[in-house]
Formats: sequence, structure tokens, C-alpha cells
Amino acid sequence: MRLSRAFLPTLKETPAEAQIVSHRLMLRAGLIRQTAAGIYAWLPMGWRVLRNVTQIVREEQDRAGAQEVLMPTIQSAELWRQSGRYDDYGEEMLRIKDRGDREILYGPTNEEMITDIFKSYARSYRDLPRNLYHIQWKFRDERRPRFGVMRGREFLMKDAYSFDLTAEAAQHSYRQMFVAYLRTFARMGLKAIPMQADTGPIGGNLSHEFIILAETGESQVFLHKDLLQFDALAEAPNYNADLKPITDFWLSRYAATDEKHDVAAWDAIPEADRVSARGIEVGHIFYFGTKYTAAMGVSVPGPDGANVTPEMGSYGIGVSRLVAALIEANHDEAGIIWPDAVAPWKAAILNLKQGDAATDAMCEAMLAGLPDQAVYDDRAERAGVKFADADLLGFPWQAIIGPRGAAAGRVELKRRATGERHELSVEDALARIRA
Ligand code: 5CA
Repeated sequence: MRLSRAFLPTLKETPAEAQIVSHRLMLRAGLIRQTAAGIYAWLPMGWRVLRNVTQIVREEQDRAGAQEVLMPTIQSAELWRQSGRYDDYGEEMLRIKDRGDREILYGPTNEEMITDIFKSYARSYRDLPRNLYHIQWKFRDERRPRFGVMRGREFLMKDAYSFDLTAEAAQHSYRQMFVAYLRTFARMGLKAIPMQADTGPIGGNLSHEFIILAETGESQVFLHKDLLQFDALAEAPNYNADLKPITDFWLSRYAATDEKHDVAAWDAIPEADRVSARGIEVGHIFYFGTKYTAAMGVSVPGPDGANVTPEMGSYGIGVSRLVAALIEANHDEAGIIWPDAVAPWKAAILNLKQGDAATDAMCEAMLAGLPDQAVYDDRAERAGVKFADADLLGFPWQAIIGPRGAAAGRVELKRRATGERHELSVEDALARIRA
């Protein structure tokens, strides 16, 4: 991608309306554009990051055995009357009427719709267990949309729904998603800590939020300090095996978004081991048994012929919120520092003397060696402007090329995160970036 032709609209000024660093940087780096309160257009760079985040989420859901579907954003009120939530959900639900005066809504979540779909096809216990997920836009008419895509009204969510024969099997499905979440966030370089949580309007009695610690987070969190030294789960586990040994490490140590969850457990932690901080909720998982299947009349013959009402859980990840959370966790004074796993482009190629034949040729060679992975700053701008923009946009690598280096066959390769610099040949620089 040549910057001279790219649509990467950066802002010099810090936008006054943005209160937290991720919102400021997303606007300044031209990732998003607000089109109405809490509603955003994703511009080329933001969209590439969102796609990368989505893809990691998808791969880890697939690995854990969930199957991807795509349900519509628009739902019928009728479906929500069956569960009783049409009246309960309140003002956050965007209610619409179609031309035939029928009540429809923009989905804030999909428990009812997936339960209805499952009901249409499930014939016996052999259709269990199943876990279906989709990655789709949601709308919640938040009273106070703020912090950009962190708390939007329209936002992208991954939501998965598990169906099981027994409560015990449902707990296994819950643990599968629990572990998949640990892996998903670890792959993005994030420390997300699972914490006991309220179930709110989704319902049920077992629930964990996955929280990234950040000063600007909206949730107050309380945890045992052991949980901060966590294992990144580099190896994918066998999802069919017993997952208790993995999950019990987390479940046995106190971590909650509200100290009142378990006052005794919190009090039992030695004072020196208690951590209280702020955090961002990037995921939320729920086990709610037969709440929706019973209300919507789902039942299948079990192995002994007696009818069974399937047990359900639902599992959400705030995919668009994650982009903001990633920036909260990875930035400095100069701008964004993308983790390699989600970077929109791996490298920026900075041409310090546009028009110098050797410099231009070396830049072109770098660009050709990184198809769809590099942004080439070929603008007629001063070097200082190019350095500042590359730092702001946060590509993991900067290949800095000027006449002196080009004459010596040398690229100056800078690592954005550490500021480390190395003088390398084009081949070696390419190998380093590709690794
Ligand atoms: N149906 C369940 C799980 S699939 C559900 O809706 N859970 S949720 O309400 O907790 O939302 C899941 C995730 O979406 C949250 O953890 C959060 O990361 C994200 N999210 C929720 N509301 C917003 C919002 N207004 N803006 C951005 N992300 C949001």
C-alpha cells in the first residue's frame, strides 16, 4: 500500500471529545469515524485490525469445536415475547416497525433466535452437544455511549451458544469456552483475567467476565495477585479431555468485578495479596441451564426415551471493543504500538529522499518483498513527518531508507515497541519482518 494513494486520514490535533487514550488514538490515526452517537464507520486501517481480531476469535472458536453461522441483525418481537424478554429488556433495545406495522428489533443479543433455530432441527439427544456462534453487529441503545468503540451503540460481538443434554455436560461446554477465551486473548498479547460476574439480563447463575486491567476501564475489579502471573496457554489443549485441571487454577482464586460477590473469599486473602484495580470487560460467558429452552418449548427424546430440555450457555466477546482495549494496553506518547498478531500492516517503509534513484529502488524492493504487509510512505513529506506518522500508526516495524543507507545497501530497521534499530541488507530486513 502506497501512502500517497492510501485513505489513512490522520489528524494533527487531538480531538477534544475523546476522553481516553484509545479513543483519541483511534481518531487521530484515522481508524474510525463517528457517524452518529455511539455509531462508527471503520476506515481502512481500523477495518484491517478489526478483521485480524475477528480472525483470531474465529480460529479459537473453531478449535474449541464451535461452528460458525451468521444470524441476521433484525429480529422479530414475536421471538422475544416467547422468552418474556421483549418487555423485560427495556430501553436499550432498538424497537422498529416495518411497513406492515409488525414489531421488529435490531438484535442486542441472540439467545432467542438461536434457540428457535436449534428447536427447528433438534430431533433427539444425538443432536447434542452443539455449540453455534456468529460474529455479527449488535445494537444497544446505551444511555451513555462513550469512549468511542469501547462503549458504542452499534458494536461487533462474537456470540456463541451451547446446547447440552445434562447440566454436567453444559459445564464442560462452559469450560471449553473458558479455555478458548484464555487462548484468544493471549494470542493477542493481552492479559485477560476471568472474574466472577453478575448475569444481568442474560440470566443464569454462573458467569465470568474476562477483564483486561487498564486505568481507564469501566469496571472496578478485585483479585488475588497470583492471577496476574498467569500462564499464556501457548499450547492448545485437548478440548475433549477434562478441562478442570486448567480452569480450576482460575476458578479457585478470588477474582471478581464486585467485592460483594463473595465477601468471605475476599476477606480470606492476605492483605498483601489483594489487588484492586480497574479493568475493561472484553468477554462475558454465562451458564443459564434451561432458561430459554424451557420458555421456548425445546425438548428432545433422551437416551432412555424420556424427553429432555437442553441446557444452555452463551459466550460473548466484544470484538470491536477489543480494538480499543488493545490500544489501551499497547501505546506510548507517540502513538499506537500494534502487537504483531493484530497489526494492520507489519511494516512501514519510510523513504527519506523521494526521487533519489537508489533510495526509491530500495524502497520498491522492500515493498515487493512484503505483499499486502507493508505501507510505503512515498509522500512528498519531510522525514520528521514520516517518522511521526509511522510512530502514530504503530506498525511493528519501520524500514527507514535514505540515500546514505541505499548507497551502502543498508536498511535501518526499527522495532516500534522497543525503539531498537538494526542496519540490515534488504534480504535480512525482509526475513526479520516476515519472521
Ligand atoms: N448474549 C451474551 C453473551 S453471547 C451477551 O450479550 N453478553 S454481554 O452483554 O456481556 O456482551 C458480550 C460482550 O460484548 C461484552 O463482554 C463486551 O465486551 C461487549 N459489549 C457489550 N456492550 C457493548 C457496547 N455497548 N459497546 C461495545 N462492546 C460491548
